[in-house]
Amino acid sequence: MCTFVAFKYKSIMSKRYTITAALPYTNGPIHIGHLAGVYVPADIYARYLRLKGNDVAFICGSDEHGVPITIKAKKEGVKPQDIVDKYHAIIKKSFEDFGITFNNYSRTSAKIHHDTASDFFKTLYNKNEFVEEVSEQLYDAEANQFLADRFVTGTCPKCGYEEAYGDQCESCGSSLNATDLINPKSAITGNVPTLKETKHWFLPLNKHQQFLKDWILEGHKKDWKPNVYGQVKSWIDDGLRPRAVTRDLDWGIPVPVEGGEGKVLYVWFDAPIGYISATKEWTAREGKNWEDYWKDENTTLVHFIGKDNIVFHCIIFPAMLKAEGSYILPENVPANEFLNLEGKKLSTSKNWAVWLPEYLQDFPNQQDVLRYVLTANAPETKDNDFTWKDFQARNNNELVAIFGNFINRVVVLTNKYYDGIIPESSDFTLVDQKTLATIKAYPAVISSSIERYRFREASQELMNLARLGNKYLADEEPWKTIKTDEARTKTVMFVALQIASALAVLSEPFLPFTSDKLKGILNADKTSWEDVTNKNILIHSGHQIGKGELLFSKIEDKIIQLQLDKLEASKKANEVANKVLEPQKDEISFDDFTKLDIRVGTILEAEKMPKTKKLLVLKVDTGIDTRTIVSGIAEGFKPEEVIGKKVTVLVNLAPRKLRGVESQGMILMTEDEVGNLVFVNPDEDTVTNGLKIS
Ligand code: B3M
Ligand code: ZN
Repeated sequence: MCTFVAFKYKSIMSKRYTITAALPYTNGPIHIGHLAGVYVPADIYARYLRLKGNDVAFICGSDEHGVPITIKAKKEGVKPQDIVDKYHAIIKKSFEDFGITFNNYSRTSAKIHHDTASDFFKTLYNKNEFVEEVSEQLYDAEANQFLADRFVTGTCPKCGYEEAYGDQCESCGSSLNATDLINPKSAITGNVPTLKETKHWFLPLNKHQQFLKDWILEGHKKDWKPNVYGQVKSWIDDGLRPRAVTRDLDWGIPVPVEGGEGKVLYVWFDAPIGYISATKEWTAREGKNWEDYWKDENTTLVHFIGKDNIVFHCIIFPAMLKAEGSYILPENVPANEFLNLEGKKLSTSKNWAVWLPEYLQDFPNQQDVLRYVLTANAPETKDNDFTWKDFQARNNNELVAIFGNFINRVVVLTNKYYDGIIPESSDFTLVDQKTLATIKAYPAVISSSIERYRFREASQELMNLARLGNKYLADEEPWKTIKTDEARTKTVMFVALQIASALAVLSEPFLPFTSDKLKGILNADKTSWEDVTNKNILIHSGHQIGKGELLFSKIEDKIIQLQLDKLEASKKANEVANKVLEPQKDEISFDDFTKLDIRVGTILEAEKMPKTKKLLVLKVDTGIDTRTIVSGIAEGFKPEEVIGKKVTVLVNLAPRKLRGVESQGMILMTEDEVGNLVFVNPDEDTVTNGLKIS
């Protein structure tokens, strides 16, 4: 940090903000991935804005419609309402427990939301903003149901991922229509769907293409995160198409216009409107006007989301708001990438996660530790890994050894030398003056990072302030000078107490529980973020502080081992669960089998397909020839890991183009117990390329 150069930085002025955090689906509890990706950064931002005196509406709620909830209810033999009631309560409590300061946490099954979403739809309908169209949609005759969204899976036409959903490919992030899927399969019965005519209302995104292009691609090139901007650009460059905003389902908000009987609004149509209805619910309670938060050009709207929600918040919802005509648009959508756990993708179904209620059982009152670790290692620009070893290290080496140690020394020594009364300072040395000046510079430095959505960086600057405190004490050694120079010792403790006071204020967005505790220990008056810069003294001589209390405690290896054992156990449980294998496919004849030409091959070259997550472009020696095969294994293997690998190749599969590259065959793969890709490879010593597998 630069201390003495005047920091050229114009801070946020007091104004109104609407901060939204993605509405979690109520089909399970929430885990560290949710917290790291969305809720901790959003909460840091909201707390920070409030500390700076802004008028903030921090809004969230449960997303209670959508197919995953229906599927879960079906599986458990209960009603969708039972599922959402259960998880709404659990999720709401987790947010409260972790100090996420929503002004309102609502839910989309609330009447106010049904009314708001219904009215929104009717407004667009009356303005002729929809295209009404009878089209052929996927249908499962056995289940007697149309298949949309998560009721259908198939191969993504964009990246070749075989488990893409009817509305989105989770691998490449593309937003899809169910009929785009290659080889669609019903998630209810496993059947191949048929096509059946049905009427739906479409939002013609193509009509809004130019506006979106001007607004985002021209207007937000500099200030939106490159990962968000890049995704939006690729969709717009691909050309936007009309998107159905209604569904043939029975769980959701009924389509409120003629011909809408038996149909509901698409979950991604109603869910973002949930931000508006949750705001309405809050303002009604507070005697405020909701339109100030949604229709006033002076209000700044920011959406915090995970990367899989980008298209909905940057293209579809803004197009809806624009079509309605009276709403503001987001100023920024700082989407995060994904957090992995111990090197593997977090997975609810595989129980590969750290669930928040369980964390609190195992680490009671240690919310700030998790908040800190998830912030310091946030997946801001790329996917990141959470490991228990890193969690332990950040706690022991940073929170305990730096922050906690500094505060502890200051509080203990003040009590020991001065009965907890802050001593008088005498003349400041150059080092004291520099230290006091550095404290004053910190608010602007941390603000600048937060306002650019760089929460990792901000958390590290906060830690640097604690480091400064530690170094100051270590250099000035009051425990030595106490024997020789009383006046100097008093001055040193006085300066150290100013650092502690600054930490109490500046840590609030990141470590709210710790900040409260510290303010309690210091018995601090209300000090604002600005005071840290503007006031020469934050805590005065003669002021009485309280007794010490440990802010953080060391986490021992055996505690970490328990968590690793837990993960190992869920891995094992998965192995057992995986024994429930897919049912056998329909019988084929011997002739059918002999049509497959499967050979032993060796991967000679491998490189990542540009702009994809999944795909590797391979050169494979099949014994017959050397050919190009595009394989969806990039998430499991780095190119250098697969070069030289013996593989089995289906060589007579009709070539197909993936992202413009012709793939001439298929590498056979399987999965291990936690879903990692594994090559089906022959014993390397005894077989040579080109040998047939029969
Ligand atoms: N329910 C969260 C998800 O995709 C989704 C967000 C809605 S925000 C309006 O997991
Ligand atoms: Zn895809």
